Amino acid sequence: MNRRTLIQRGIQLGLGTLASTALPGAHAVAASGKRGEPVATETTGKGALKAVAAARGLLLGCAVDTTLMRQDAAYQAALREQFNCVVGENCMKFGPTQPQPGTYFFDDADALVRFAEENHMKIRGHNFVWHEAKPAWLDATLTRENAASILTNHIRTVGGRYRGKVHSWDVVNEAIWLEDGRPDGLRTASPWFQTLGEQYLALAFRTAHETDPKALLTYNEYGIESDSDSESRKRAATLALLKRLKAAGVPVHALGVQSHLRAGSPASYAKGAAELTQGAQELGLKLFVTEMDVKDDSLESDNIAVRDAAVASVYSTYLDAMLQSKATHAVLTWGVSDAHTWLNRGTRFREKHPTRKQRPLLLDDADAPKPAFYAMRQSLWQASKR
Ligand code: 9MR
Repeated sequence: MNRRTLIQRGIQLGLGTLASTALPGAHAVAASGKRGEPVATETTGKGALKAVAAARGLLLGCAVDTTLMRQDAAYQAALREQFNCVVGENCMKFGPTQPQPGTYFFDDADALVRFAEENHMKIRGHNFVWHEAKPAWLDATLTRENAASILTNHIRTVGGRYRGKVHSWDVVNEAIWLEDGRPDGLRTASPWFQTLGEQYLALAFRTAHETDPKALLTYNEYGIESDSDSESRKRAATLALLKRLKAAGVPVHALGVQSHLRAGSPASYAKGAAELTQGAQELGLKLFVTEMDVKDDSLESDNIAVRDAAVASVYSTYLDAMLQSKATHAVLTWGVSDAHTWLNRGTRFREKHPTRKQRPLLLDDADAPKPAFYAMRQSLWQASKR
């Protein structure tokens, strides 16, 4: 019997603590509450993340690998148990949905939407416009003349297919890149910027709104939440962009902050998170934590308990800061368990320890809750009491 089955059996038998003792160190965090009273001994049912989040009116979600979702019952069970919101890790992006000009592929995205509907989960759409995840034909085909119609046709086709079913769409992803040197901070190495200029953003949001008027339209960005100088500058450029869009009457409803964080030399979020959430609120925007995970590659220790504690502490610090604000409405992690994180694909994100598997998420390889799980749950629970 694997650990996951063991945990489920424990719950069924009413052996609540079996779930939280399944992982060394986990029980101590859960039962003592670490930063307060205990939340719950069990990790499913009323102790599931989604239950604790819902008490504060928060959505709790994760990115889904649709190939796994279609094959793996344990993966599906973890999704159902812990989350009330899903986003496709890749299946709704431009490349996967329009692999050839005018030819669309929806099998994976349809499967995700069906799964979410069957399980009463909200769906985040990710994303219409990005300088990555493009089909091979796009760069070779785009011109100043055809770019607007390619953009709007894509949004109308993909957004239209799921009209009324999507809680929120990441309409534009990562449009700011200060290194390109423009005063407004816009990324120039994007085919959309190169063909349409700054107006591609307004065009995308307006088209998305016409296509699916009920979806909350989100601008999604990373590296804008810490107190560091570079993130402070990127945050200012992002908020200024959103202010310009709002002033021009462009339908933008939310700011997504990806939240790919790191343990080891953790950043501080005291000022940054407050500025970001307040900035969003002043513009009338909701804030979503859209892609949270915590890299642990730079930690020297190979000891798993030490690494997991460092990762968990980043979850606590960060979520406590972001959840101070009523503007924050959703928290999503970028994946479910460490077994399938994008950070272990290849060695690109394992510069220091190329052969070591990172442990950035809430569940371990066997889908058992890690200290990060309890840290997140505690932060959600504390937020629900404010
Ligand atoms: O995790 C995603 C990975 O599987 C893809 O290869 C990659 C390119 O499409 O995108 C990754 O997800 C990214 C997300 O879409 C946007 N923010 C950064 C995420 C991690 O790179």
